[in-house]
Formats: sequence, structure tokens, C-alpha cells
Amino acid sequence: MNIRINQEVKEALEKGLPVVSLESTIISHGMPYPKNVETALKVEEEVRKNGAIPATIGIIDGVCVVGLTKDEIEQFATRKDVVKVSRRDLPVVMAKKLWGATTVATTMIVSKMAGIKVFVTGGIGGVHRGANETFDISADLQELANTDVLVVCAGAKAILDLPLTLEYLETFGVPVLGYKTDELPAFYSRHSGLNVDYNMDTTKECALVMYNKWNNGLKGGILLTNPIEEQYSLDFDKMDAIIKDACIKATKEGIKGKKLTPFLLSYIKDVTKGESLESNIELVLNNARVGAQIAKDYSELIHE
Ligand code: PSU
Ligand code: MN
Repeated sequence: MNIRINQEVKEALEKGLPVVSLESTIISHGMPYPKNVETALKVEEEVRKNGAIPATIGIIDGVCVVGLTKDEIEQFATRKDVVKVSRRDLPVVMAKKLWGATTVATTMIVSKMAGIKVFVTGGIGGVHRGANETFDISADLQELANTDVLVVCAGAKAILDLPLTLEYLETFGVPVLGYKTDELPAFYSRHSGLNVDYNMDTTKECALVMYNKWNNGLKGGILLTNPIEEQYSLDFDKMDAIIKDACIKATKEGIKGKKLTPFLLSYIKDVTKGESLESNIELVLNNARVGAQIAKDYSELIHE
């Protein structure tokens, strides 16, 4: 298989210790340098502090690497030739031996190959606003439908059509859980006005959902949405207005396909003068704490 698992991660997996995977698109295409590398390293540290082993995933010269080194993370943060790799891109990037940053979809695929059950990120892709015309629905959603990994995120940005994203996930049988909340968080804000399917009171309960899903042959992912902490959250209406402007600008400039999400993220960051970036960093750290705890609970549960 076209995969290389670093020694520490390999040993942890063999011993059944908790491991949390992390994506690289957020590094190469989601945040500017040097915040991207600083954040990636801080998130790994946060996973460790909370008792799990971090495994940042990326593709180097066509090989899926599970557990990037500091130096490799730095390269993902600075190189200009890193392809954004979703499911359809994966075999081509392997064949051509390119560098590739893994999206939520591909990080799930590689996590599954490696045997990692918990993956922490910021926001997932979903059904874009205007998808009834553009058909722009992220491959992340099909991956959640099919691949057995729990994904911890802070909900989805309002660059997406949140109600349609929830409908899609329901159709494909993906449980949408809220960590200590009934409401779907909207990335920068704790509130969206929409409900999650179930409120999870504890990380142990999340581990039990994983166990009961996969042990009963119910294939596919689980989405755990964890609201940003109050002190870092931004006003929903203010962000919504900025995002609407971003979408209009993207349409005007003819930005679509895989370029759309990075374009919107960068526009929002510029308009908020980096305020959104600080929130983004804090919410990923918050997800790392919860994800590490779930990985611990799950590994205890299956080794009882
Ligand atoms: N949403 C964010 N930040 C991100 C992404 C999404 O708030 O960095 C990235 C993730 O890697 C996600 C990808 O999997 O964008 C989705 O891209 P697309 O919409 O092209 O499928
Ligand atoms: Mn898309």
C-alpha cells in the first residue's frame, strides 16, 4: 500500500493506544504562513497534552504519510506545489508522485487505511450555497457516508448551506452529534438556529456511539460538532454578511470547484483583519482536546 506510518504512530496503533489524525489542507490551503505551521504544531501539542498521539496526514512524493515530522509540516505550510487532494485526486497524485494536502475526505480515507478512528479538524466541506444551480457539494459528505471515522469539527462555516448540508447527512445515514449542545454550531459562532440529531453529554458517550455503530456493521462516519468557546466566538450575523459578500465576489470572479473554499476562507480572513483566523485557531485547539479524550475513551472501551 502507498502509505508510510511513522514509528511512534505505528507503535501506538499496535498497542491500541489512542491516536488522533489531523488534516493538511488546513495547513496548505486553509491558513496563511506562518500561522498555519504554528497552529498545526500547537494542535499536535494539544492532542498530546490530552493523552493521545497526534498523526498529521499528508502526501509526500505520492506516498500517504501518517504522522508528519515538524520539518514536513513546515514544508506543507510553505511549498507552493502542494495539490489539494480530495478522493478523486488521490490516485493521480500517487501516480505522479506529487505532494498533496489531504482534505477531510482524504484524511478520513488514509485514517481508515492506518486504523485511526478519530480525526480532528476545524470545519468540514458541505453543500454550498447555490448548490441547486452549481451542484457544488463537497466530497467530504460522501466520505462521511462511507468511511468509518469519527470527525470532530466546530460545525460548518456559513459559506455552506447549513440546512441542506444537514439534509444530505441525514439521507446518507451520518449521525450529526453536538458536544454538550442541542444546536449545530456554525464554526465562528456557537449558534446556527439549527438542531443537531443528538446532544452528547460526555466523550465516553461519543465513544459508545462509535462502538455501537461499527460493531453492528453500520458502515460510515460520525460527525461530532463541538462549539467554539464563548470568548473566541464571533457574531453570527456579522460573519454571515461578510460571507455573503465573499460568495458574491467569488461568483463575479468565476471562482469555482476546488478553488472556491480556499478563496472564501482567505477573503473572510482579510475582511476581518485576521480576527476570524484567531477564532479558527482556537476552535481547532478546542476540538483537539475533545478528540483526544474520545480517542482515549474509545481505546479503553474496546480493550476492556
Ligand atoms: N472548511 C474550513 N476550513 C478548511 C476547509 C473547510 O472551514 O480548511 C477545507 C477542509 O480540508 C475541507 C475542504 O475538507 O476545505 C473542503 O473543500 P471542498 O469544499 O472543495 O470539498
Ligand atoms: Mn466543491
